[in-house]
Amino acid sequence: MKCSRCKATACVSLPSHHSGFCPDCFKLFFTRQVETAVRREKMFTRDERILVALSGGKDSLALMLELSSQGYDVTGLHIDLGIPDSSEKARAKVEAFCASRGLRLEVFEMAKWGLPIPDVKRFSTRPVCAVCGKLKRHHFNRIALAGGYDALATGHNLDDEVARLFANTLRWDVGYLSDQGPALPAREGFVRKVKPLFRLSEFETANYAFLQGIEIHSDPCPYASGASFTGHKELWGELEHRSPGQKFQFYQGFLQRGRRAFAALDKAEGDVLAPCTACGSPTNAGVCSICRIRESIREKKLEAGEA
Ligand code: Q46
Ligand code: ZN
Repeated sequence: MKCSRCKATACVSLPSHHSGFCPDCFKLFFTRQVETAVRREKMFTRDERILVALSGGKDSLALMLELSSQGYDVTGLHIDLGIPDSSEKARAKVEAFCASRGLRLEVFEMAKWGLPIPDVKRFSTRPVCAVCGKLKRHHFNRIALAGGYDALATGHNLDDEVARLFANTLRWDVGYLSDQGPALPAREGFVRKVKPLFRLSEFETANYAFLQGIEIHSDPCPYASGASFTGHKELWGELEHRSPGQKFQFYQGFLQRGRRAFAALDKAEGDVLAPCTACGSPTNAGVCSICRIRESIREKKLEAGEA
């Protein structure tokens, strides 16, 4: 196969774009997709400071590299979850990546904050991933606001977004459906959140990371449960195989036609938020769920004689 742009030998075939690219032209394709995402969704400008959530996986590191190479003012943020054998490796990959490319990095340690994820797994009655995800989102938002960043960028790709949209649709979850999208504006207590890779598939970000020589952390988290998202991704892989471009059409159609309808519905049911009386994060419950989780695990640890 020949590169659709320069006619050299192609190394990546992209049926959904009816194209194939050589390494240089693939990089250009990737850059253009990110530029289009940032411009059309008005994600941020070159004068703004962007905090990039870095897990150590291919998507977040690809995002960081691409935004910095486009001249954006980026700082990485890694949350060390404190999971034995796993978190050290992820953190080492992120630190080596940022150090080798001269990129700024902040690291936040869940253990120092008093709640490493293994404690959540042992003492919480809720599924560990639900709590872990909530804690990560809380700290990303809190640290971005405290640091005066204009936006928080995450490495969600098209497959992530489609799997999430599909799951929310299966449940007709109005709250999530009204809130899902590649750019959520800032509002009281919440930083602007953006997903500049939303036009690119997982296959494309993996290729980018590989061709750019990024060393990624690819071991699965030992607590991952093979959640429903994985099954949804497989289903969508099948649909995309039969009809290339389906994923993007589904997501784009939702953004153009579906989201507004759900936002109108959600407004009617919407909650009034006020700062948490303990930590100041926005909540509709006096003390926020993060503070309640932290307190209940602290009590359970005390009962077990471990604190
Ligand atoms: S949520 Fe669950 Fe992840 Fe947290 S406990 Fe591991 S798998 S890291 S994306
Ligand atoms: Zn709180």
